[in-house]
Amino acid sequence: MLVTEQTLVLIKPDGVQRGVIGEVISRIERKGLTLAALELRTVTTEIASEHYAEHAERPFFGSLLEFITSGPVVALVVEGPRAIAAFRQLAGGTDPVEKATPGTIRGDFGLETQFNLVHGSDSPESAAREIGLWFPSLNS
Ligand code: RTP
Ligand code: MG
Repeated sequence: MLVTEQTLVLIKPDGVQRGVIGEVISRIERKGLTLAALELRTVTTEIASEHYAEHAERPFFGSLLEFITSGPVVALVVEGPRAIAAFRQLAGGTDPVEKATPGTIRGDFGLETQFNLVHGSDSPESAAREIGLWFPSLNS
C-alpha cells in the first residue's frame, strides 16, 4: 500500500465562473481521491503572493495575482495514495492547448495558460507549505 498524501487544489476564479466546480470535484472523486477540506474563498493579495512566491520575479506575476484575487476560488485539500501526482495528472500540463491533453481538466476546458482553471501542489514540500497557508487549522 502506498502512503497517503495530501495536496492543495484550487479551482481558480475562471473555473468558478465557468461553472466547473462540480465537474472538477467529480473527477477528483472518480479518480478515488477524497476531500479533507473544502472552502469557497476570495483570496487576499498577501495570501496569493505567498502562494505563488516562487514566481515573484516572473513577468506574469502581477497579472497572475490580479487574476487569482479577481473572484472566489474553491480551495481543497485532496487526499489519497500519490495524491500530488494524481491530481497533476487530472489537471494536465500548464498550457491548456500546447501541454494539456484532452481528457484532462485543462485540456478539456482551457484555452490560455493564465486561465487554466485549477492549481495543484507540485511536490510534498509545496503541498505542506500550501496546506499550511490555506488551511492553518488543519492538522496533517
Ligand atoms: P499551478 O501552480 O497554478 O498549479 O500551475 P502549474 O504548476 O502548472 O504552472 P506554474 O509554472 O506553477 O505557473 C503558475 C500559474 O501561473 C500562470 N502562468 N502564466 N502567462 C504565462 O506565461 C504564465 N505562465 C504561468 C498559470 O495560471 C499557471 O498555472
Ligand atoms: Mg505551479
